[in-house]
Amino acid sequence: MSVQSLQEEKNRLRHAEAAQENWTVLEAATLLRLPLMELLFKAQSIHRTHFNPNQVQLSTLLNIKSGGCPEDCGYCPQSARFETDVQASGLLDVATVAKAALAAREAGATRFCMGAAWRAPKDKDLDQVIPLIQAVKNLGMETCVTLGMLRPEHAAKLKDAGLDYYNHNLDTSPEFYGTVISTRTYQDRLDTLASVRDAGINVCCGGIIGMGETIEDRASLLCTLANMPTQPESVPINMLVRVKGTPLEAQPKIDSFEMVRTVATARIMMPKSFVRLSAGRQEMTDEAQALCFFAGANSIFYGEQLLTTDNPLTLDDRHLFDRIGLTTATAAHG
Ligand code: SAM
Ligand code: DTB
Ligand code: SF4
Repeated sequence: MSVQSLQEEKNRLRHAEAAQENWTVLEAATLLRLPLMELLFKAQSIHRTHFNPNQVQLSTLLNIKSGGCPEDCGYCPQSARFETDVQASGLLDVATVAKAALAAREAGATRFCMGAAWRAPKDKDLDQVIPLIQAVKNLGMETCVTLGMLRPEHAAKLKDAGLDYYNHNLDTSPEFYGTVISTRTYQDRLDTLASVRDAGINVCCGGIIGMGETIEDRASLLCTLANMPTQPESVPINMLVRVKGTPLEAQPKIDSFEMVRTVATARIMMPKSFVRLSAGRQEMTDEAQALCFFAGANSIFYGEQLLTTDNPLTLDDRHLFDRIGLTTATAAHG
């Protein structure tokens, strides 16, 4: 490396370090506990410096490989370890996926997200997913997949296939994580996220609230996300869907204001990321969802099914957008 390029590299690293945020758990927890009006005002003020406050981006999910997963994520109906109503199935074919993506595009979604109940894809699995990504891309939609843990060479292959986003959630704080999942570590998740980032794929990473975690756990999750060298482009905030047969089925339902607060705090800590109001909308009133949009949520999962559970009807979502004057993004965004 020449002296000049060494200097350039040093400058780049210095710049990257300067750009990295250093949020503390105390700061994040303080935000989460603010009087709601204070928190909402802060979040909305930041939101409108980076985004159109009246616009929401729509992503549609499809479960391309259902159930039979060897992992033990305590929230998940697709784990083979729990007795739930989910049936294990093979990978969907290109025609089925393309048909679903076209329907999603016609309904107004700009991104199509495909999920597979795998611990990690095998080489053969990846080869079969690539034509699915290409079929969706050919429809002019943004593509996202969530396939479990990813090695750097798999991430590079997905990038070459034209993948726009990879979803891999941290789910909760490093401290609480072990009470929910035992078959993979927090570090495994961080390694996957690093592979995705290094491959040049946009990172979609967030978590779940309502699993019995404390406010400090939520704060710690948000700090882990916000303090990444580059913040995720997309941050899904899920409310636990309490599915019968999973270890977390009997968790008490959380107050919707908890979702509003978590979204607002994510917005403040990650001002340029798309914050997605994700699982759990089915259990929220229209008014609570509107508050989440005011708090800075600017993306949703849109379509009548999440992976295995129900999501609001598209007609109802459209009706809500009309009533509160939200427009939907038509171009490719975050
Ligand atoms: N198997 C892959 C993995 O775990 O990375 C991809 C699919 S997995 C179902 C994707 C994410 O969905 C999980 O990380 C979790 O955040 C979310 N999820 C799963 N079940 C959920 C539930 N019952 N409630 C809320 N979010 C859930
Ligand atoms: C994310 O954060 N939430 C989505 C998506 N990424 C893959 C999944 C929610 C799943 C909810 C339970 C189910 O439908 O199985
Ligand atoms: Fe498997 Fe993913 Fe469900 Fe965990 S969240 S059990 S890895 S499908």
